[in-house]
Amino acid sequence: MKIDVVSIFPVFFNVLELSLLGKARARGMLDFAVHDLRDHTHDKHRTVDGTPAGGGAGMVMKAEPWGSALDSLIAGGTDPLLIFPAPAGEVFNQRLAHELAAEKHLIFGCGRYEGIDQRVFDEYTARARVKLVSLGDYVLNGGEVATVAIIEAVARLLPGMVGNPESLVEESHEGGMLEYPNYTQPAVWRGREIPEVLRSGNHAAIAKWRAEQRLLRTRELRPDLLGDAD
Ligand code: JB8
Repeated sequence: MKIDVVSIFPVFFNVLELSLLGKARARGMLDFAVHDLRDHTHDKHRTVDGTPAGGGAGMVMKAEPWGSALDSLIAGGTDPLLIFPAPAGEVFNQRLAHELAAEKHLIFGCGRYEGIDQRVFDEYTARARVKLVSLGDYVLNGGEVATVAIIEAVARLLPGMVGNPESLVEESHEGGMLEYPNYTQPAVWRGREIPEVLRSGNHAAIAKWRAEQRLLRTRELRPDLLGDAD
């Protein structure tokens, strides 16, 4: 998979080297590049923002640098998916992470200030596939943190990224439920025991207990995932 990111703060993405993204790149499963939007300006001050048309607070990202950056990235004929983090976007979840993991080329456009000139969305919606994506119903200062989260969620789903693929099936939000509780040695910690069934060696009983725990925990903590009222 190829992932390109356009941002005025490229250093935000250094953190991805620490997580399993570094592993994905080393294994040749991911070709990741960050591009500084200011490299697509031509004035002395490398200006990326302007005052809002019609007036109002804050600044808006200018269309020209975005046009230059995105033109060069979509030119390769890779049928990329352009993703713009935005509070108005589709709320990100594990289903969407799997969808994105099946793409060949993702391009993330990270807005700042009050956002990007609307004509950029209009232009690239006409020329490519575009998705607005939101991490959740709260507001960040820009798209960078959301992009880091989305890339981490997607990269770990790429084939060969997780040693035991079963750990991907059993975790929270797979199969629309939360994970069962986990335990490890010692058998007793501060008087608290590991549930007896997990030490029974009865694999059928363990599987049954874990399935029950997933359902109980999901009902208790996230009834919305089961389609129940919360
Ligand atoms: C300016 O909360 B967010 C988000 C907030 C933003 C921009 C992009 C995304 C750009 N503020 O998802």
